[in-house]
Amino acid sequence: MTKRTLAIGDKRYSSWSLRPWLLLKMAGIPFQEACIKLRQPTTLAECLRYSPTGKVPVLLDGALTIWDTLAIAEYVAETWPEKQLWPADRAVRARARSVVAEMHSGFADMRREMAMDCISVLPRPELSEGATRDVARVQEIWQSCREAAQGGPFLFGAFTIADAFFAPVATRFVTYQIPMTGAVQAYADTILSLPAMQEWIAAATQE
Ligand SMILES: N[C@@H](CCC(=O)N[C@@H](CS)C(=O)NCC(=O)O)C(=O)O
Repeated sequence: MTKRTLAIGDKRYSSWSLRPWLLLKMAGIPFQEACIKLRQPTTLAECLRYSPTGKVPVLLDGALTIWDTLAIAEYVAETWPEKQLWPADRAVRARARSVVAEMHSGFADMRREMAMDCISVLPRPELSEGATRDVARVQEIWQSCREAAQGGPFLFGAFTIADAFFAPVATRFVTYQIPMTGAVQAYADTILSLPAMQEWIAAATQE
């Protein structure tokens, strides 16, 4: 069997690592983990053992090295098409890709001011205008996706790459006590109650 390893950072803090980890878990694709402690003098050297970028996550699948969350997600979707990790419908898939791309390249203010700390509940920070807009935009995405979704409790019905990409934001909203109502709250609850998310959070408490 092909040796498959996902190198990740601390489960408590590494939001980028959570995304492909959750995707592989939800798809039932077996892998080993290599955990690297971030923010240490040795972090860069450790990361460079796995990835040319010196960052995690990185997936080693046999002889292949795939780095950067979006590339890993696309590789997983392409390698296991039967897992249907993108929506089947072309128009819905285009929308899913749009929100994933938006998450991957955007929301910088929210990320900076609400860094992931998935085992803590902290006072709500005084958010900048940019971060406030980011939070509202995420909630708008969740609300509109859930209104249109069919056949399941996730953004596009069944679990897709889009849910893996927004999962760290669900933890951030809880950590920083961001008000949520209705479909937005229900969606965050759905993500956070997944056994795989519970496994991640439990492991984070042990680090
Ligand atoms: N665009 C990259 C971002 C990866 C990234 O920034 N990873 C952080 C951890 S969450 C990292 O490895 N930082 C290195 C460090 O903290 O030294 C991706 O999508 O994978």
